[in-house]
Amino acid sequence: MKLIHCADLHLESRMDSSFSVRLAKDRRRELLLTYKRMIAYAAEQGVAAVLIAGDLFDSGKVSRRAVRDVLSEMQARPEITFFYLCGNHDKNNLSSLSALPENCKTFSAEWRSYPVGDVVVTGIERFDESAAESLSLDPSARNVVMLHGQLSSGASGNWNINLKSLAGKYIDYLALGHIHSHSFGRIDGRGKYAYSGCLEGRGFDECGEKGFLLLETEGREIESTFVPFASMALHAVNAELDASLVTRAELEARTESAVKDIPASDMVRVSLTGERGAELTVDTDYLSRVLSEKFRFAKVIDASRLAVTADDYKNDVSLKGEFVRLVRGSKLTPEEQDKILECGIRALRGEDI
Ligand SMILES: [Mn+2]
Repeated sequence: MKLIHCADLHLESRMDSSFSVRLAKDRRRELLLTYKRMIAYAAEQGVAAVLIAGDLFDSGKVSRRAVRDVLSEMQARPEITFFYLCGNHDKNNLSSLSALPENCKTFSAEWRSYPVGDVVVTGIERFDESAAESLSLDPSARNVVMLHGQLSSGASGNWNINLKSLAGKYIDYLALGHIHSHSFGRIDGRGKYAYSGCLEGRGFDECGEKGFLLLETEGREIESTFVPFASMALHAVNAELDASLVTRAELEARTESAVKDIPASDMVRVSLTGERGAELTVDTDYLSRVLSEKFRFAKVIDASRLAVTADDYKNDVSLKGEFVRLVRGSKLTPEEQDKILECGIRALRGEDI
């Protein structure tokens, strides 16, 4: 039997702090479309159940339209059972927002179990130490447990999950949500845990491949395979500068070489790193504009340092030497020093500041 384990869809996420209003809106539509596409995939593959391990929505405030969109997809696939566990973001349980279709099962602050095919799906919202103690599973069943939170070596509770408290509890597969990249590990000799990660990246802290886990329950152990499924990816890359770069064209070429293997439909953020010479003018707005013509979204940020040290000018008696030593010897932050040096050196050269 096949199952899908997904989490952290964060539908209706605003995303307008990183992107334009228009792009953010477009991405919100895409989050919903990817959810719909995943369900179509589930139907095609004959998946028996879809486990949503929390944060289906980005907040407790959900539009009626979004709830309708989500539920109508479930309704249209009565052959698939949907297990929806609330996370820390979507505090309002779906059931408080709308009547649920027959095939959508939810959880609460007490353990609930549902048999589906050859497994039993058990879950609880707000897992803590006492919940761990009260978990009692049938050792002879194939047990899938759903929880939302981060793995922690401390006490369970407040979205922390201590795996030790789940060892020896007859769990075969622990479907986790909350961490936005996928990972796997073992609970004990019998069971394993997995994070599916989020379905789509929403910012540059969610780079790389996103998707869900496809589970196969028939073997000796429940097998899980990561299925990349996002409509696009975000990439945060570095472009290392050095003192050999002088012209705008050279800087542009260096920046472009950092993103040459990234598909145009993706989003990129390039951080300029390393050391630049004082002759080079870094115009990140210009570079962002250049890359924006090639990618769906592009942003260039300058994290490079100015390759001018007081030591370089130790014995320099010129005004420039005095200026460099004065600035480098000041209590200003290195970034402030770089800015002042750049302006000053340009002024000494008679250029525009
Ligand atoms: Mn979460």
